[in-house]
Amino acid sequence: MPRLIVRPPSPALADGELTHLDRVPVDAALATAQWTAYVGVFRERGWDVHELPRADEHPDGVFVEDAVVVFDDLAVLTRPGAASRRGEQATVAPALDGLGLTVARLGQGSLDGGDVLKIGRTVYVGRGGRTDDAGIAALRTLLAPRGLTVVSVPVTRVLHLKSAVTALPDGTVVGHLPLVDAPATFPAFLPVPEPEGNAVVVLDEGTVLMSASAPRTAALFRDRGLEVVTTPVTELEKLEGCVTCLSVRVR
Ligand code: CIR
Repeated sequence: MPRLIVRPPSPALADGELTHLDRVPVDAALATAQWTAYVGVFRERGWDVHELPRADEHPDGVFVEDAVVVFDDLAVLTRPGAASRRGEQATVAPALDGLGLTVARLGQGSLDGGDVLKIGRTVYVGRGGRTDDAGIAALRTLLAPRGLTVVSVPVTRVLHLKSAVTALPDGTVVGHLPLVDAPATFPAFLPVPEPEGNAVVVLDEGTVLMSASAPRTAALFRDRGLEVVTTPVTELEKLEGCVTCLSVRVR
C-alpha cells in the first residue's frame, strides 16, 4: 500500500516565505479545509496516511516535500535553502522511523525537496534560489551507489524546479513554457496552457492529481487518456505551494 506523509497547515501559514509572488490575504480556515480535502483524495484511494504533528513555529511546514526526499527505500533529510525553514527536517525525522526507510542526511550545501524531480532512474535537480551546487553534489554522492543519475537543471523563473515542471506517469515532463528555463533538458516535454497546470501528483499509472485552478490543462491530460482528479489549493498556491509539495509519497 502506498504511503503518504503530510503535515497540517500552521496557523502562521500566511507568514510563509514568498519569492516570486506578492503577498495577498490567506484564509487560514480555507487553507486547512483544502488541505483536508487534498489528503482525503489519497485516503479514498487507499493510501496509508502518516500525519506529522503540526509545527506552528514553521509557517511553511505544511510544504513537507521540501524537508525530505524519498528514493526507493532511502529517505534523504534535506538542508532547506530558506533560513526560516531550517529545522523542519528535525520535525519530520521521527515519522520516518516507522516506515522501514533508511534515513540519510544531506551532508552539505542547500537543497529543497521541491527542486527534486524523479523520472525513472534519473533525478533532475533544480539549481536556483533554494538549491545550490554543493547540495546537488551531496545528493549525487548519496544516490550514485543506488544507480540513480543526478542531472542539474537551471531554475530562475520560479521558486523550485517542480514549480515549473513535473512528470506524467509515462515520464512526459509537463510545464507552462514561460516558467520553464530549459525545456530541452527533458527527453519528452509537453507544454500546458496554465501556470498551475504544471504540478501533477501521480496517483497510479493511469491517474494524476492536480490543482482545480488549471481546467484547460486537466482537459489536455484527459485527452491523453489519463484520469484526472482535481482539488482546490488556492490558499496554498498564494504561498507558492502546489499539489506536489503538500506531501511525500512513499511507494
Ligand atoms: C516557500 O517559499 O518555501 C514556501 N512558501 C513554499 C514552498 C513550496 N514548496 C514546493 O513547491 N516544494
